Amino acid sequence: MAKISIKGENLPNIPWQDKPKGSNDIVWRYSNNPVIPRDLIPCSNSIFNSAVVPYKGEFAGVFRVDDRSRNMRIHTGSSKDGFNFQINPEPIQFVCDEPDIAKFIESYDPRVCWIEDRYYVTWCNNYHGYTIGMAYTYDFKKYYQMENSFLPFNRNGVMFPRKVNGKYLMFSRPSDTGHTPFGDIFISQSPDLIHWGCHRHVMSPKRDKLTWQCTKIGAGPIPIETSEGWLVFYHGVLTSCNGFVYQMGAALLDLEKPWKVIYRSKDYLLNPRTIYECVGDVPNVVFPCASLQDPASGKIAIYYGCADTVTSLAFCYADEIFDYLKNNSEL
Ligand code: BMA
Repeated sequence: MAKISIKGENLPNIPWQDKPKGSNDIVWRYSNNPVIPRDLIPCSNSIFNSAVVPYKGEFAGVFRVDDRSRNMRIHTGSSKDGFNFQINPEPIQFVCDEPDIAKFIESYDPRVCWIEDRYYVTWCNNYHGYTIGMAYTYDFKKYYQMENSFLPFNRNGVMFPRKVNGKYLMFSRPSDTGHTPFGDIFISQSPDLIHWGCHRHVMSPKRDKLTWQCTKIGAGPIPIETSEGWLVFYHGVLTSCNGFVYQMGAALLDLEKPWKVIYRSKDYLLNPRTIYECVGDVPNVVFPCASLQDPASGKIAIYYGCADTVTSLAFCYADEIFDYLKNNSEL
């Protein structure tokens, strides 16, 4: 098997369950999914599309909670083991000295990225239309809101965990006012995390035939730096006669110019097939927003939203993903 090494700090307490005996799956589910039920806090209708990171030997994160009025909000939360979570019953109240951007009406699909000395949060922010909101926190208690990264309409803003060639990088997916029947992944660059430009196209959906990623694609967890390139998990959408179906695939991107795609999975790696992925407020959705990885063992744990209702865990090995990508790539 081809070897790939993950950069970064080891995570010996990564939440983990071995691959079931006899399984050929590259990505397999935690047997006690979902890890976050829809009604974990009193106000919640659903808790999904959420981001978890290592924090002080345990775990912390930002969680999408749709409340019982169906407002979309992001909440802070924590976990000792990555399986059992406490989520603050109140949405995050941002500290913001710019009153013009402090007023936004919805927040959803957060990602969290450690860069240099703090955790940055990006989310889909309804500021006169959906765009990418940004904030940072040191402690998952106080969150400082920054300028929105882009103009509406944009979604799926995902930071890279370090500067590349002196610039911060962010994926995004320009979109429209509604449920967007199109969508390519782009990378934008910034010297200061406020001004974004030098936009580069990364990947388009495969529009030429009906595949799992023919309608739109969007970035998922924070890219994982490896010896062979940036390993990214992303969602791909198919339009069926009953609406959108969301799957997960993976790609490997060039380390220095991550808009250059080295490998891209021909088939999906995870798709809606369990009851909690197929049945919920929006059926047939798996939507990855975060991963944890342990360089020493090559283990990767992926948090993903299921049917816009609950949050689950899936597992894989970096080597197996790399091997799979190498042998099943279609650019
Ligand atoms: C996307 C986003 C996600 C959601 C998905 C499926 O456009 O709104 O939050 O999980 O649709 O409904």
